[in-house]
Amino acid sequence: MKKLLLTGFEPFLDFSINPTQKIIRDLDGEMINGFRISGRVLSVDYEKSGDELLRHIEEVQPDAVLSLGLAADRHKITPERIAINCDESKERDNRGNTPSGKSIIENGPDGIFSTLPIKRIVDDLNTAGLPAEISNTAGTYLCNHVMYQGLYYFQQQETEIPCGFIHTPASHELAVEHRDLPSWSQADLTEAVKQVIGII
Ligand code: PCA
Repeated sequence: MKKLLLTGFEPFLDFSINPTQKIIRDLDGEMINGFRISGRVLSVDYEKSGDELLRHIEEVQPDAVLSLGLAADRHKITPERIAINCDESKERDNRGNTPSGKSIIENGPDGIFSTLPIKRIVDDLNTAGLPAEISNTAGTYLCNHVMYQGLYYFQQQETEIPCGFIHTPASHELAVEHRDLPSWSQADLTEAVKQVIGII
């Protein structure tokens, strides 16, 4: 039986919930497309999240890794094309860190491409009526940080395990709390992730 490590994030900044955490809760333990899903929630913390991800990879020994994060200003499901070797944000992580241009891995490659089939993911989601588009930047906050660490790990291991990151829009629950947030139903967010797993 194949295994898929699915990660999401805890709440951060002024978002009282993180819809990716709810997706993890919905899908943990499910069988989708021949994968047993192991769902894990990562800390929004530059010092901890990378180690957490690597620990989960070593524990689960997955055949694929899909990480999820909230991009609250986006309207669509956005598979990320590339992670870059840079931590920078004016916004604090949950520990209060605000790095400015720090390398994630000293002397690591500048960028590492997702090894998920991002073009097919976008095409198939759109065909299923779930709006999706490739994103060319995962930013320089925690999502990029975790995406880079996962891809770097598999690059070092020289294993061809599909690994990558998808940003989701906010859920309606968050849109009720915030002004001007595009949002999806939590059920549609979970459905989109299920469809993605069906493609990997
Ligand atoms: N989104 C943030 C970090 C945690 C999350 O869910 C990001 O896009 O970096």
